[in-house]
Amino acid sequence: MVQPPSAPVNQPRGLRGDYSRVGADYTLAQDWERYSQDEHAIWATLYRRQIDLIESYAAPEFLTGVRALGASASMIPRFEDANRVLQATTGWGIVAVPGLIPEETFFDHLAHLRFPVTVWIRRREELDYLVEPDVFHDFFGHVPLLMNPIFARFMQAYGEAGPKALATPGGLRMLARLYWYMVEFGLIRTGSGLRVYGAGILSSKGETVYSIESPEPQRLAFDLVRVMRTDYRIDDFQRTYFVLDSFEQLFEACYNTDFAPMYRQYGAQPPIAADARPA
Ligand code: HBI
Ligand code: FE
Repeated sequence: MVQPPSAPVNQPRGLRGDYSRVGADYTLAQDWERYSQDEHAIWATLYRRQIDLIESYAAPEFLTGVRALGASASMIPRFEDANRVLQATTGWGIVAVPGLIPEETFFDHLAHLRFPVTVWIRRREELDYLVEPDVFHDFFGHVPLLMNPIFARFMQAYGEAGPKALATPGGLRMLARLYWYMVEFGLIRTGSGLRVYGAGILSSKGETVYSIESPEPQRLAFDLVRVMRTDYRIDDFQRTYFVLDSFEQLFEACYNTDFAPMYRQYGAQPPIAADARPA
């Protein structure tokens, strides 16, 4: 990436999609000092809305991660603080990125235990709905489970599966569905009932309640092939959620699994519709 000759100084940290200062790996400095009071206040609003809600809805492993990370309720976290705790727990770290990054770079970061976290935060007008990841989604939603050794190991395996998916027709689409349903929108059965662990759900007030309480969506038992063949919606609550029995189940299904035969068998077929009922 070519750096522009004079990157403006003192631009608000909240400028989204500023790729002008990224390195070859699409990371940049978080520049925490640049967040404005208003940006911290938006974090505080989002955090306050979710923190009580997730006590009743999130998986225990997620809640454990939230507590151990000890992120601030009132300010956007400093990534270096989280990194000290993460590194000591699972060896993971987070790196700052300006937003979505190319798939191959994203996979490479995960394979090397680095989770890309977007630096900017949404505006007040967008508290409830955002199509792209921001720091609240990435940090609040994804980082707590990186404290869990099994889930963290699955995320590494996911990253390691990237190059083969990129090299196989239809492979990327199928691997992306695994991320969508099992990282962003996953549910898990626990001793205290159905719980949420997916980052896309837990960073959304509305979907946290909907995914557990609503009679509308179907909740199917995790099935790797079915997940990787099922289309998804990016503009509305999900029509289908997949439910794990445990994080071990997800890890076991994916670790040391060669997805190539699945890509060959299903990669060129049309996907199963997002709201299709199982046969
Ligand atoms: N980049 N920052 C960021 N975050 C993502 O979740 C992400 C990405 N690039 C690609 C990507 N996700 C997906 O296409 C893969 O999960 C398949
Ligand atoms: Fe995400």
